[in-house]
Amino acid sequence: MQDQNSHIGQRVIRREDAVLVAGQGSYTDDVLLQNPLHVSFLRSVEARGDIAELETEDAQAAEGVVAVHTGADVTHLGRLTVNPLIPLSVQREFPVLAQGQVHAVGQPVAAILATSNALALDAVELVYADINEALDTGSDAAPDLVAEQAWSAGDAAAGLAAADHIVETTILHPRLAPSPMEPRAIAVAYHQDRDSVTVWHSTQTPHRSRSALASILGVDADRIRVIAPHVGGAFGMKASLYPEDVFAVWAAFHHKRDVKWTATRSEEFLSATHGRGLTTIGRLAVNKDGMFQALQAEVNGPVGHWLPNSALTTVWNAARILPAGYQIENLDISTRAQAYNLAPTGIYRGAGRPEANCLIERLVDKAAVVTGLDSVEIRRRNLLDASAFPYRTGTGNVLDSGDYSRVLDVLVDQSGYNEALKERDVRRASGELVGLGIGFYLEPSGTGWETARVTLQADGRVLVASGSSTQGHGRETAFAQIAADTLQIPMKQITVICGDTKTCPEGIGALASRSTAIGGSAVLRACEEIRTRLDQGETAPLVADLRYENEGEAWGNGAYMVLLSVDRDTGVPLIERAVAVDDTGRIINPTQVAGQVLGGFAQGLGEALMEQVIYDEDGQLLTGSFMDYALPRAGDMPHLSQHTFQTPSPMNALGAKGVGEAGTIGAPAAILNAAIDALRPLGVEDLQMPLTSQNLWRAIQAAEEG
Ligand code: SMO
Repeated sequence: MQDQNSHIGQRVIRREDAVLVAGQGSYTDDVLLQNPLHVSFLRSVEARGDIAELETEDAQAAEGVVAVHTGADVTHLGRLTVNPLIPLSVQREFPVLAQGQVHAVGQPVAAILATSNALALDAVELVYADINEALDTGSDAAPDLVAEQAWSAGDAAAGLAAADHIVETTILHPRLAPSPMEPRAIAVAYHQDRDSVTVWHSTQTPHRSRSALASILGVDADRIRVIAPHVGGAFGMKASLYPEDVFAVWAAFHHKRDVKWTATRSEEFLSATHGRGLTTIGRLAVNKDGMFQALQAEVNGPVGHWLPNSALTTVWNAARILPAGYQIENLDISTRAQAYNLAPTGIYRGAGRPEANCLIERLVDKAAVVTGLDSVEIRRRNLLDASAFPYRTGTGNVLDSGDYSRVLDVLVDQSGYNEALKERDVRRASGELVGLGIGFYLEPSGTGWETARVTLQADGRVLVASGSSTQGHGRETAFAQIAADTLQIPMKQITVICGDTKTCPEGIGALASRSTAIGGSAVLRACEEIRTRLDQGETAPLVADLRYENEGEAWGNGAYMVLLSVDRDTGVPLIERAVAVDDTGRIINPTQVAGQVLGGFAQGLGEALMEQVIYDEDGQLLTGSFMDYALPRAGDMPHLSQHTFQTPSPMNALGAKGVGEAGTIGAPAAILNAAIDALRPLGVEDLQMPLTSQNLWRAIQAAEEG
């Protein structure tokens, strides 16, 4: 007999890695279809305008081309829908292929179906599209208000009026390109006998793909099976269905043929969702003793020319997570989404969490400066006490659990904070630009339900199917650990299958840091049901179909510290020390937690130091390749000293909290605070990301001239 928990909490080696690391994964583009038609898209080269002429005859006659489709062929299709997290004021149109007008560079205008990918790409060159460019286009055009919401609690105006100090900041978050290694891809097998399709889709949300495809195409969902095979990263970019996906599946039904589309990297920069892009403005009222009195904040987020399912998640999170972990009773917070003639925006690892936490953490650091308090001390005075939970914030969230002052204690101990402060001051006195930054963060892990179907076979083997999906996070290992402990059997008897709408008919998927907390809890409960039924004398085979609903969001939290120096002559920033402390709730696998935090930190570092999507004033994309868009590389990463502790969440059966976005949330705030602290002796009070050497050098020059 094993111990009760001989797997949960252990550093179990990831079972999926042997295949993935050896390059033997089976991704969507690897799926073998029968004589498929390959799709390529003609995309708009203008940000806004009317299609005056669209000539497809030459392409139609080209070698290997079976069909050329334009907007006229798909007018009957339904619409993609946005998750209306904040009230929508206008519904945007988003045709699968442009209907007489274009609304962004990169928008699909026509589609080629050809017998090979190369021939499909060649034939695109033969389509002639004459687009009359509108006068006001691109990023300069007055944006349409798409959705907005406001929250208020107490009396923020009175709090601001009465306070000893008011600190203010504006933060511009550049648009970011999520850039998973595997671009978007879809492979559709058409089944003549049942007029149905099997769709291999590089997605985070296979069940959502199925239901959205069924409704847009007007076919019963049982004629569509969606499988998310190995998925090479997603980061939120693959949580929404795209027009290109809809076209591929429509084409399979229409032509009664197998169809596939794999995006090129250029197509990802042009037409996949970008993340961030928000501007946040905040004013924090603080008294002489450092106590926060009121917060006013405005969030302005861009959406693109069409609204993917996740389009409003970022602006919603960026606002409603405020005032983060701080006790502030007087709040005025508003958020709005405005549409631009640019690529769509959507969730990207963190999805509003980094923006909310960056804003408040910058304000807190400014409050520390103005009151003369230490950065840790001012946080200690204002963070919620461990006895406060559950705590309802002024924006209506219930913070479930935590021990924020202990997070700070661990950070101070593990980072050698007090010694680091002294080191900073000594080096500063000798003329070096060196700064210390702290970032406290909250990470709500999603709410709602997830499913598990656990089958105990007659031979003793167990099949765990989850409605959650996986993009290489190690879900198969973590769920096997949960099942092994609950059923008290060895892990090797357990097979885990994620991301197949046939194996597990209902599900949500992998997003919002929800999969372990909710998906893992579903696996736990389904295994408990099997155990109970065995105890009651039932015999295998047994199937437990379980839909688990959590009690509410589990709020992961933590604090990061960064010691950063800036070369005075070149502006080059160097992160000399980085420390992460994360309260992850109950940990299933410490190795996976460490991997998630480290990977998240790398993406947060990319955001803070180098990444930025740039458009010109005509809405033309200037950062269309990795030659122009800088992703962090291994050599850019500092050593990250990682520490966790576990305050279990009462909100789900496992007591787990999301950790998939932690590093992405904690890193930018800490890095930004450290960089501004480094330049503070020069009189610098604000900097904008990305903190490239050029931006830092300019800030140094301006300060020294100023
Ligand atoms: S940005 Mo995540 O996929 O919710």
